[in-house]
Amino acid sequence: MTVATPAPTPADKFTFGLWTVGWRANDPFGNPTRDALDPVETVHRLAELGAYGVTFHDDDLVPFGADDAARAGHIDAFRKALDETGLVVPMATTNLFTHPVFKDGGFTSNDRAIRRYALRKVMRNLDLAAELGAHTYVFWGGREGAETDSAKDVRVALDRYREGLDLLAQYVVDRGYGIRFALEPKPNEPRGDILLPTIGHALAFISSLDHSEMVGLNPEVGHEQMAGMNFVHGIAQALWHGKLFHIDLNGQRGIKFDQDLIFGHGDLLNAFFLVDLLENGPDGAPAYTGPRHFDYKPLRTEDVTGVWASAAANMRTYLLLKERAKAFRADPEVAEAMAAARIGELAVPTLADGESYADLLADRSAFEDFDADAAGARGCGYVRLDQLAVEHLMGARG
Ligand code: GLT
Ligand code: MN
Ligand code: MN
Repeated sequence: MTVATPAPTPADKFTFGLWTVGWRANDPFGNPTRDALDPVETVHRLAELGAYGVTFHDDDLVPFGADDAARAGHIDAFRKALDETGLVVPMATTNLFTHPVFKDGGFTSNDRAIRRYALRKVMRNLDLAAELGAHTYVFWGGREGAETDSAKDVRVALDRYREGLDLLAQYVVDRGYGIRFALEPKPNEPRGDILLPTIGHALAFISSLDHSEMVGLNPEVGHEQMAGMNFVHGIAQALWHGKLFHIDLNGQRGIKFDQDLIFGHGDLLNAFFLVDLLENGPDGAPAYTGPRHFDYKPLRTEDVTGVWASAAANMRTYLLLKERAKAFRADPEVAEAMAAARIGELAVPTLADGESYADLLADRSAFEDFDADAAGARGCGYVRLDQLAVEHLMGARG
């Protein structure tokens, strides 16, 4: 029996990169198994499936090296498809990784001329992103890194990374584009080690930027999980810092190469709590209101029918998890288990209003008379709560 879940609509804010469904499934060991997709067809198919928007790298839309006339033709056709379907472009980004010129990085290449070229390539696509109405510009520095520790002075590489982002932020401010930047961490692949490998590294780096207020994150599920990180914790901290500007949803099964599986087709329980975190903020409203962007790769084994089935699967999985998370929150037994586990108590400040450390020192019940052994012996009740979550996820509870 199939559970009836509302079909995706633009209100759900599901978006896809042109490079996701358009991936031709070439990998380091094998040739492409599928033909290229025309971006115009992609826009129409995504709209039919209920998506809200589409995102792109400069080179996804206009092949690298195309002349001005060809470039204009590609952009016009894309824009027409957007107009016909109502799909929006909330985000765009730059390909600073495919061409051999970027083999040692874009902003952090040891070769200064290449760094200057990279900046120009970004500025050119920022103009297009603004023209198409994007509000977010992603920076995934897949080639910003090294395989050997002797190749790169990481401290000066970070200087150059910062210099590049400061310059580009100033450009956006001066042009009045209203675009914010979102840095996408990844620990490795394609470089042996990539700069800004995790959410935490990127957050610390952002605080050093000239326009740090307009720079946030675009974390990807699989990238954090490749580093053994808990994605839900990472996203919660990004939200806490006000830095969750965008998100890349997909699936990953453990610490290995970047799998870019369909959302939920990896650590499903973590995906459940991720959707719960995004959709059910402290006041009941969503904690994140931006696009739900799928950055996945349809399996190499699939033909084009499988490509569109996988696009639909991402959205359906998200909506099912959203429904399951709502049911979890609405279940009185869950509320009771949460109360027993003192979930709400963590929101109570540790010191009372106006209480000082002197008051704390004077409070014998806090220390001298506190029964640490009894408190230490008390169970937390988290197993019961988590099992309720698993049962909701499995559809075993209504
Ligand atoms: C690339 C990478 C993704 C990034 C994209 C943005 S491109 O496919 O694997 O994680 O989000 O540049
Ligand atoms: Mn990835
Ligand atoms: Mn990504």
